[in-house]
Amino acid sequence: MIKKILANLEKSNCLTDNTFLQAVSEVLTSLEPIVKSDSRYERFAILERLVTPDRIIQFKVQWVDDNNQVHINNGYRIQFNNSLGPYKGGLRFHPSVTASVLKFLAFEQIFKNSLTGLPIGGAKGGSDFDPKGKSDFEIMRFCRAFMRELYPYIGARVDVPAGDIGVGSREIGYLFGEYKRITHQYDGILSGKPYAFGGSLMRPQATGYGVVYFAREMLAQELQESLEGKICTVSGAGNVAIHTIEKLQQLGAIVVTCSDSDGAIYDPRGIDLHQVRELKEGGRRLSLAEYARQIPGSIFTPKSEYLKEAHAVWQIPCFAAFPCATQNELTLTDAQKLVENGCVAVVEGANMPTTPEAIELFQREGVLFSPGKASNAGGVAVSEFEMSQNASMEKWDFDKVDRKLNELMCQIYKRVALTAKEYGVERNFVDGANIAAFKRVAEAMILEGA
Ligand code: NDP
Ligand code: 2IT
Repeated sequence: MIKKILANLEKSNCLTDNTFLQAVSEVLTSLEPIVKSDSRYERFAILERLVTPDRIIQFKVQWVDDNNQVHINNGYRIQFNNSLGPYKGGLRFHPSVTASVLKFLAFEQIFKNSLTGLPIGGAKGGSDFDPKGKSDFEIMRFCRAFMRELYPYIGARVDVPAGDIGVGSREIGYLFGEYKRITHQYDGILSGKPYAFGGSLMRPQATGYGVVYFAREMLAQELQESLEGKICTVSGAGNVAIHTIEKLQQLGAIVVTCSDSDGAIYDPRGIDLHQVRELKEGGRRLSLAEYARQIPGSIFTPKSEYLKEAHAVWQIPCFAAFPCATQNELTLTDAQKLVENGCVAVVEGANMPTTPEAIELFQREGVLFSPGKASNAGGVAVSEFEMSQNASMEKWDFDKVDRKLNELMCQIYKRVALTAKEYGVERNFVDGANIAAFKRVAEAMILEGA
């Protein structure tokens, strides 16, 4: 049955990249041992329904730059599955965005959101707009134009977008302002809002901190190890990477790398986070090449010098690795190097940053591997906390959100590890995550009828 579904998807897949098929194939492979365990899955066509989005919304975004030149971009929202709650998932603004990339991200989001145990369905959206080099006013005009097209399809109990690559609290603020102007509604229709108008404390930190809380729990339970004093490597230099580095440093780890779309930094004395923030935060997307000019002793390797399939960050020996940039950024060649260098754990902060062949190698070699849908779920979880606060007109303090985030990440680890054990694939956290997430969504789909 699984082979047939994959073949059908492949046949109908006229899209330009394979990330959606990659994500579906991984999930269905994990589900193989359980699809026959309950006859309702087949009768209710759960797998076929699960791989088909409820709705793909595509629209034209028309905006004007600072020189009064008109531009056109493609905008999308993929509402994949709302069996567990309102559609929920980020918006990505990056030139590589296509319907296929967003389909993979929305599909993954169903499972991630299910793992949180919170009432949220799966969605993703975005645009092929490139924020790099744009002025603040150009970003504002683009966001307003994007919301003019998106607003009929979202709502606090319908679909609640948030940030992702290229979309942070500045963009969410502009999107929210435009929604309010059009509809006259002050609703929690977006999460990741600035604190001034309904954002949750700790949402900016949530994904990265959550990644490290998950890693801490996994290392303690599986290896009786801590992160203190350990060399860690992180890729990316955006929201997730910065807050992963921050929490790792707070726990006493020594983070020696970060990267961006230009190349990678190796700083053997530990990354100077203040310098990374100066280059990257507040909508600035300056190159990390500047880091090496500012910080003596650090080395910048430009992307043009990477060897084929080998990314500079993963060549550095480490105790634990945290890919936090983008999909398929850690290849089999990288994985071989990490294993050779004695890395004991790979914890995904980005969505699907590790290729299937690399994951297989880690699992074969006994490297603890956590898929993003488990370890990066802290971002969407705090988004749901923001929805709760908006609905009840409350404001939670930082410590309360932080405590709830830590508890939730530990629960996700436990759910994933126990499920893996229960199904005879101990320490396979990919199968554990997919099976645990699937069971919750499938049950809801059956109970609501077809
Ligand atoms: P940001 O836009 O804040 O940062 C992205 C970082 O990755 C930047 O350093 C960027 O480089 C780099 N990058 C982006 N695309 C590429 C590419 N094609 N090749 C090389 N480098 C690239 O995004 P986030 O930190 O929010 O997102 C990072 C990852 O985490 C994504 O996979 C996202 O889906 C995932 N994620 C994000 C969550 C969130 O709450 N924000 C929640 C859960 C997962 P440059 O600086 O040069 O642009
Ligand atoms: O991939 C993700 O989980 C996100 N980009 C965050 C989604 C959200 O709704 O906070």
